[in-house]
Amino acid sequence: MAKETVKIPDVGGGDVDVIEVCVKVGDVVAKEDSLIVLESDKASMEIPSPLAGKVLSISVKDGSTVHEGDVILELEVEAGAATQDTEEQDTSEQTSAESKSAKADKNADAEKEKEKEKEKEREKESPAPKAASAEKTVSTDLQRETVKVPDIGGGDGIEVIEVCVAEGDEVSEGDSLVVLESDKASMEIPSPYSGKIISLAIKAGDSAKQGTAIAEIEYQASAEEGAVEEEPAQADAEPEKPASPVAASAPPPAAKPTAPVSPSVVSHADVYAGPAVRKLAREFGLELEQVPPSGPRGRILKEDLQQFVKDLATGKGASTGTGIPAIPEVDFSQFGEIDVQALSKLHKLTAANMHRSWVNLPHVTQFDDVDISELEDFRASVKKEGEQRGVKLTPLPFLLKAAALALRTYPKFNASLSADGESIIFKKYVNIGIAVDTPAGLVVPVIRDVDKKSLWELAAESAELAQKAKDRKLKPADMQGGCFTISSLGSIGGTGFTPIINAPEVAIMGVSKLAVKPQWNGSEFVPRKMLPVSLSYDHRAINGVDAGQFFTYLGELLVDIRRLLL
Ligand code: CAO
Repeated sequence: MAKETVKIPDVGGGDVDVIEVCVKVGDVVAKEDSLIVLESDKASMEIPSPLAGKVLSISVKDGSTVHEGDVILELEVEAGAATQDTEEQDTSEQTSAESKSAKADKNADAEKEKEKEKEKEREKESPAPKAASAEKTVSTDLQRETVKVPDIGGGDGIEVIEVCVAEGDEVSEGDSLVVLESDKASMEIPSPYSGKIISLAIKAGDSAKQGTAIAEIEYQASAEEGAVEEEPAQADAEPEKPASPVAASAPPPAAKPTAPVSPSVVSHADVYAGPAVRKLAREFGLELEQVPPSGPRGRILKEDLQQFVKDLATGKGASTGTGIPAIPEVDFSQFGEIDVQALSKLHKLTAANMHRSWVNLPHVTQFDDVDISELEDFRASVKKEGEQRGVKLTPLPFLLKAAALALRTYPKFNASLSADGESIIFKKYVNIGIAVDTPAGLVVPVIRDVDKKSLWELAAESAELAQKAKDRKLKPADMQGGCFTISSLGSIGGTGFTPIINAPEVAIMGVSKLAVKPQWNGSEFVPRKMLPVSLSYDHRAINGVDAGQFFTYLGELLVDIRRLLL
């Protein structure tokens, strides 16, 4: 066993704050596990462990201010691993470790000194505020520059994971142009100027290195800038020494860029997360903006991501993606006897679908009482015929038929919003789902081409599908392709409810129990059979007036079913 002292690597000069210590004494860390997170005014960066080992002592704490060379912690490592990995470090200079030979330390220090000298030289030579890693073309007072990948710590093959701008975009100085990712860090390359993107020279998936052209930017030159004609020769030069792949040097605050364009490890503008967390989020296909942070200064920790994924998988917590705090877990057994039963797969799936729809769609529900006395008289009059046909004509086929005609008349209801919210998709077919309660849970088989089918056909088909659902014989295709849903609790009871839209459909009708109620006919109150109906609609796709017209029309069709023939 050997001891290794891990120090702050080159983090771009100056003091930086420790905003998170990711380990504690006694922890066993793997090589490249994050040890601490540093933050300057422009960048946050994780410092990974150079070696696998056990944390013996920690010399920094949250809030400490540190700079290059300060001790982070001491690791107990395998003797062999120390030598081997230290050799690797000599080329990567990922961190400073005391076990490096004195010669290596001297060389490294000499290299740093040289680099500082050069930096001073460059500043003297280029007093004008411009990106060093850019080639400039002067044209009157508008200038064009090819912005290039700056020194991002050496190495080829750094992947372009995101291009944040398009040709023609107006950008402000500091706006991100691209996001690059090495195996240790993700970094944004900010624009050195406010101006217009003339052309892009890079795309997502490309492999980049220092000097790779990113984009040509046209910007308004200041008088001082116009006077400068030569670029520092350093732009295309290969880095003389490979810098730390983690340490992302931040540009001086609020200053025009006098140094190479500096990468910032913070990826999306308002999201604080380290490269490891960002990488994990990408692997899961998650947007970090959705993950509630729990780290200092709103930083998203690995644990936050893990909890978020867990919540997604279990469909748990209204907080998922909304920032609303999750419902706390309660030990109910402390209040009395309990019985815990596992939910069925179908129940869990339904719960996830309901939740997804409820949190994603702005629901509005409106209610009505429809006089279906005549419909009921007609239904009674054909009861015998139904028996002969072996079909029970409940109110449901009438509701299906009326809804189909209303969907045809008001196509906005027979539509879905595209997933990106950019368009609305009108459907030329009218398929309606019916919510069916089964012992295993709720399912929604779909009746196709409802507008083309007779009441008898609809009655037979809905009964058949409901039976199949109860026998668990529905195939996935039987539950797909719906445009609208009817959820009827009419045979059970209730005076009204707010059904949840079966997204990506945009509306659903709820039906409650028929009740005889007094209605004013102009001269007296008369008993009428009133059917309570409700309509929930997605207010992103449908506005209140549309819903009012659709629902009134649907009601008129049910009041006088002869209108279904018109
Ligand atoms: N008011 C009063 N009576 C009604 C009615 C209403 N709105 N709707 C139906 N009825 C009557 C029927 O006429 C029938 O009476 P008879 O037996 O005297 O003829 C009785 O209630 C039973 O009807 P049904 O349920 O067999 O047939 P249906 O066509 O109305 O419904 C189906 C079929 C599949 C919708 C139903 O079986 C079902 O599963 N309902 C539950 C739906 C559900 O779970 N919704 C909840 C969704 S949200 O959680």
